[in-house]
Amino acid sequence: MALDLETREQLLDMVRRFVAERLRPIEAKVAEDDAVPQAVIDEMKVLGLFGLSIPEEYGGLGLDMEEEVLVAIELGRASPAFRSVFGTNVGIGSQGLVMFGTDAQKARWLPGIASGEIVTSFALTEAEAGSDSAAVQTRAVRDGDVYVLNGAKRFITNAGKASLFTVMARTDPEAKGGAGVSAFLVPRDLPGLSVGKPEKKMGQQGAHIHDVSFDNVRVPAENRLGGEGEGFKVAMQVLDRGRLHIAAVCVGVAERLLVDCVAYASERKQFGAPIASFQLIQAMIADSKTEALAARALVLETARKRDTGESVTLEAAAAKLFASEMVGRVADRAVQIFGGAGYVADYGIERLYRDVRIFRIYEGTSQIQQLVIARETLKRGG
Ligand code: COS
Repeated sequence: MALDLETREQLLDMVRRFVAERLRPIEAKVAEDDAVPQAVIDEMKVLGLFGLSIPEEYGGLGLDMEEEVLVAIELGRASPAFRSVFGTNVGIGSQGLVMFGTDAQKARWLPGIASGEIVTSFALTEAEAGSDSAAVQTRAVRDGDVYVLNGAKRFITNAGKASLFTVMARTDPEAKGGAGVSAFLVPRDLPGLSVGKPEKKMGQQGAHIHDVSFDNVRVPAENRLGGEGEGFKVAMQVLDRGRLHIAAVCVGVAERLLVDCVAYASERKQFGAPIASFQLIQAMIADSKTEALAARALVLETARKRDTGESVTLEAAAAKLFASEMVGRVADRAVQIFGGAGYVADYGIERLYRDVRIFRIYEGTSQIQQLVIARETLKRGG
């Protein structure tokens, strides 16, 4: 349900202040410690950030997609590791349940997800099922009123903190590709579920990914999300939405980098003048601004379309492709504008340059987005 304009502005203003006053000042420390302080996580809970997209009846803010992307853009102005703390609760970790859960499943888990008491994770990727996500080999075998899960997942965001996983597992080994895959809500504390140590990564320190393995994990059949064989479609629809959210974060990071670049270029003098007065610097700023504006427009237009109930598989893929590639170019130009200062750690620009690299990879690589866009365009006849 859409907020009235005044309430929306109040929410955005609150997020803006939280980003500026609480998150930005500790970015470098979070990266150094590879951890977001618990006090900040607690504040995120109080602000309702874990429940942005959870319906109001379950204790969330019930934002529509347009409102959610506006919030995501604001959050993009701080290190993306912060958003990752609650990003799975807002997106891929909860939306399967919101879209396909039974009333009983929703009543059981959504209030805790909205409050942040339950942290969620989305377990699709495996060592041999990355871009080819229909190739999951994790098995779920029915045994009376439980499914027995065996297998291993890879690169699972927030797995270390998660208390509830949405797991895609193969229920029918004979069925081809996605048709044999089902989705399950798997509580962390079930015996046989184990989480590996956090991976060392290129960027976004403070956000963590882990392997998750299942060794005869007995999941109650009532925890199946959707019908048998519907898990792949659940995952794809969750990702449609997730891709749009990521695109919005990319817009926020790009807008922040532009502000940083303008401030630096206005103050940094060479040849007796601020470098902002040089046309070759201005060209980089103009290109970054134009691309950030284009990405913002595409993200908002796609969000509004989704809010009408229309499918946005194509548009969300296009937004993710364009915005993630765009922020890569904007970050690259930012390093160039900052020069040597862009390459050393103190200014934080090299950190963002590393942070944004994953946007072109997770929730579907740029190449997968191209495939999705081409398929849908061919299907639609143009
Ligand atoms: N919404 C609803 N249904 C969808 C869908 C979507 N966005 N995308 C696919 N489906 C359905 C198809 O309609 C098809 O249904 P039918 O069998 O009834 O016709 C079924 O799912 C299989 O789809 P498709 O044939 O397109 O599957 P493919 O194996 O060819 O793969 C890609 C599709 C490559 C697009 C998919 O595997 C993908 O997105 N890969 C990237 C995964 C990813 O983002 N990983 C990141 C991990 S999560 S952080």
